[in-house]
Formats: sequence, C-alpha cells, structure tokens
Amino acid sequence: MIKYANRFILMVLLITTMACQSNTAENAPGKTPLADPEATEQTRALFYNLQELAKDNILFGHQDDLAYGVNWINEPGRSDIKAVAGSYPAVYGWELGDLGNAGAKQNLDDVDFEQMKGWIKEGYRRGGVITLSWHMDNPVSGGSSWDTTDAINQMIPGGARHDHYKKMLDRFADFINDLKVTSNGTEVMVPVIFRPFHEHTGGWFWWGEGHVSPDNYKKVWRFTVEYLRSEKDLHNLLYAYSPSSPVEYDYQKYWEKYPGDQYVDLLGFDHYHHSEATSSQIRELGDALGWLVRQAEERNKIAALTEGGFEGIPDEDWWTDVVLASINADPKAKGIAYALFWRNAPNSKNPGHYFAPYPGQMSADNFKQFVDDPLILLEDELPDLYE
Ligand code: BMA
Repeated sequence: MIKYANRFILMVLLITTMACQSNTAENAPGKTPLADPEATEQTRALFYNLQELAKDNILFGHQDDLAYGVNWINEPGRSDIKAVAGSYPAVYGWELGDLGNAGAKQNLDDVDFEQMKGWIKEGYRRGGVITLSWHMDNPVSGGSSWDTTDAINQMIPGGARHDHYKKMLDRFADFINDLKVTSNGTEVMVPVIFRPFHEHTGGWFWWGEGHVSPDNYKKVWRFTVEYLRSEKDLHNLLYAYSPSSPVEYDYQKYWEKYPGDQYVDLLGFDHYHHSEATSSQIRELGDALGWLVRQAEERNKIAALTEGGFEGIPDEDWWTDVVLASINADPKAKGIAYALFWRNAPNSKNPGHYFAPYPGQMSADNFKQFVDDPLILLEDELPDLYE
C-alpha cells in the first residue's frame, strides 16, 4: 500500500510539475503565440525582445534610410540619420510598391529591389529591425494604390482576381526568400515585420474605407497570412496591423476590420502632423499611444507608431517639444516598441518631402537632443534582438 501511495504522490508531483512547467513555458521567452506558430527562432526572438525592450525604450526608425536622403541618392554607407546623430536608425522601413508587377526591377520610388535586399541584409547584420510596407498596385485596374477601383472584393478566395493576387504574393515570397544571411556558419532568414493594407481607416487606398466591407478586408488579410505561412512556407514574418491615427476617428473603429489576434503580431497606427501641434493635439497623440499600448498588453502584442512625421519639419524643437512631449503625455505611451518616420525623398525628385533631419536642417540639433534621451534608441544602442 505504502509503495502505491508513494507512487501516487510521485505521480501527482510529476503532473503538477509538468502543468507548472507548461504554464511557464507558454509565457516564456520565445513561446509567445505568434500569427505564425512555426516562426523561426530569430523571428520569435525579435518579437519577444521588442516586447521586453519596449518597457524602457523606443526604437527610432526611418523609411528608406540607406537608399537616399535629401541631398543624395544611392551612396554606400550614407544615411541622413547617421550624418546628423552618429548612428544608423534602429528600425529600417522599406517599401515594396510595384513588386507585384511582373518583371518590376524598382519600387514606386525608384529603389532597386536587388539593392533593397542588400540594404535589408546590411541593416539586419548590424542588429537593426526591418519592416516592410506595400503600396500595392490595384490588382483589378492595374492603377496605383490610390486608384480606388473595387479590388479587394475580387481578390478574396473565389473572386475573379484571386489567382492574380496569388501571383503577386508569389513575387513577394520570392523577394522574402532572398533575404538569407549566413551567421556563425548557419543560414538564417532575416525576420521582417510585414505591414500590409495599411491606413485602411482612411479612404485614399483601394483597400481603404468605403472600398471594402469589414468582412472582405478580414478575409483578404487572413488569406494573405495563411497563404504566406502555409503555401509559401515563409516563417520569418511578423504581421503588423496599422490603421491610420485613431485621433481621427472613434477608437472603436480601430477594430472594425481587425482580422483577429491569430493573424496579427503588432498593433500600430500611422500618425502625421500637418501643422504646428497645439497642446491638445500633443495630448491626443499621447492618449492614443497610451491606449494602443494598453490594447497590445491585453492581447500580448507589440505596439508601435508604424509611420509618421511632419513633412519638412518646419519647427526647430519639434522632436522634443512634440514627439517626446506626446510620448510623455500619457504614462503608458512610452510602451511603444518603435516609431518609424517616413522617407527623406531626394530634393531632386520630390523637394520638401522629408520627415527626418539632415545636416543643416532646422531641427537637426533638436533631433540630437531627442535621440540622446535614454528612452530613444538608435542602432548603436541596441542589444541583440535576435537571440
Ligand atoms: C507616400 C509618399 C509617396 C511614396 C509612397 C510610397 O507617403 O512618400 O511619395 O511614393 O509613400 O513610398
């Protein structure tokens, strides 16, 4: 009897220990449920490390940083952020517009796709974070993202342009499959935060407000995730949901077309300034960021300001007095993992269309102060995010 009683106690102990272990394991580093349950080790590490780092820091990001700046195009090693602040940005945004078109060599802003792959690998090797947006051409009309001809309704499974959309995703997969780097003798895929169908709460893109029902938006999103992870076997993607800024609408609307927690890893929004910010606008942005961080915490996601800026930055103290002030306006707002500022288009192509400083720009000194704040990280301050 005693023998059996001992065995019974042992079994109970064993089961309890196993239950405790699996409980801990669920919340342990790298075990957070992701949209892709088969995400690579580096991708899981990125997710978990960003969540951790977000508790004390915000990574500064810049779109197209290595491809061009206000006064230059395509000069190896150059970056407007590095020229002003001494380090590359911590997050690199890249844009895939035109990638879906057969034979396209460049994106809609003339960035060569082969070079872009090189810059993505370069940023990753230095420890930076990569995020991709896609101003996708309209798969029905062949027009740009801003051509609002009905499209999503035909792209979903069963729709007339569904096979065409799959071909676009096949080209995306070919691009992603080229993002391989060898580290310590092992080949790894560069983890990428993919941000499809962004700013859909606004009406300017064909996937936006007024051009698609909530159901069909969710359908196309879920199909995209399922196709990429199951058919194309891509396991280095985190998926970012990024409507336009909720200061422009009722917060409830943020969720109207949300495809579901199983299909999203990062909750973001895009927020632009179009004039000198008033104190109530600073407060509103702070509130919205704080709200976003709380939503992300509840759902075990990452929060981020996925895109933004003030074109031409015509305010010499903008970085501290508006960006930092907004982040400090709500105690939770500093919990965003990163803030990505939009591109510095070359003056020769798109004069005045820049969102980060370059040497001599009126906000350059203030930008240095901003990135010197212990909260804000550039690439040279990053811990290893991939382990
Ligand atoms: C927009 C502008 C456009 C650009 C597009 C994609 O916001 O910067 O000039 O073509 O993003 O990068």
